[in-house]
Amino acid sequence: MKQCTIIGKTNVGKTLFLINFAEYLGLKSLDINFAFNEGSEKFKNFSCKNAISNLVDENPHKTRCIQSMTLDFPMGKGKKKIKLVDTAGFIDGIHPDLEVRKAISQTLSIIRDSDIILHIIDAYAAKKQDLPSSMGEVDYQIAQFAQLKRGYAILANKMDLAGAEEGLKKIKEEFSGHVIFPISALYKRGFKEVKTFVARNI
Ligand SMILES: Nc1nc2c(ncn2[C@@H]2O[C@H](COP(=O)(O)OP(=O)(O)O)[C@@H](O)[C@H]2O)c(=O)[nH]1
Ligand SMILES: [Mg+2]
Repeated sequence: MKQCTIIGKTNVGKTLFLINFAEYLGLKSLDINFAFNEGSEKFKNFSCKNAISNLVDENPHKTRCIQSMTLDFPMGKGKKKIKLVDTAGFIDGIHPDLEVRKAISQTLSIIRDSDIILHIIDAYAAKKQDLPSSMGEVDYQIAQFAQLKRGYAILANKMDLAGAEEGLKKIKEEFSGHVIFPISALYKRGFKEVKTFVARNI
């Protein structure tokens, strides 16, 4: 089964994108697999609405995060099973030295194991430096590691917010040569383009 991974800094909108994208693809409810630190895992079923109220948070580092779910991706008249993975906890909140090295190796292995990488950057925060979701070192690392993948795209999120256009310009400058889709995870904008991109790469 092909794996599509949502990657990016904390609070950029990974979880909201995952849930709303699944709903956009026609899912009524989500079977979400939570993997815990001690190695156990649990499946829980949510309606899309409940998933948002339970799993999306304005506070960074929400502890109970989506890990993965499988879904039937609509492909023309048929469909194909794919696994969507949220990387919460992998690269959110990077701290110096050992933590950075750990994060780099985790980033590398997740990229290696994925067929598609959707790298979310907060366009609203891209020109700001002080927000947890501001563009940072980890974004350059991801782009560097992931650019060899055919299925690598940057999603410039929160385009519904004032100032996001400026941020999008900066993202395009910094990551020129990459596929970039402006989106709003909140209002499901730009999803058609993302769907076409994913379909082309699975
Ligand atoms: N205005 C706006 N807010 C968003 C958008 N996407 C996410 N958010 C908000 O950003 C915060 C973090 O979202 P979340 O999905 O939990 O981020 P994650 O840490 O990357 O998983 C929440 O308060 C969301 O409601 C968007 O497209 N537009
Ligand atoms: Mg999250």
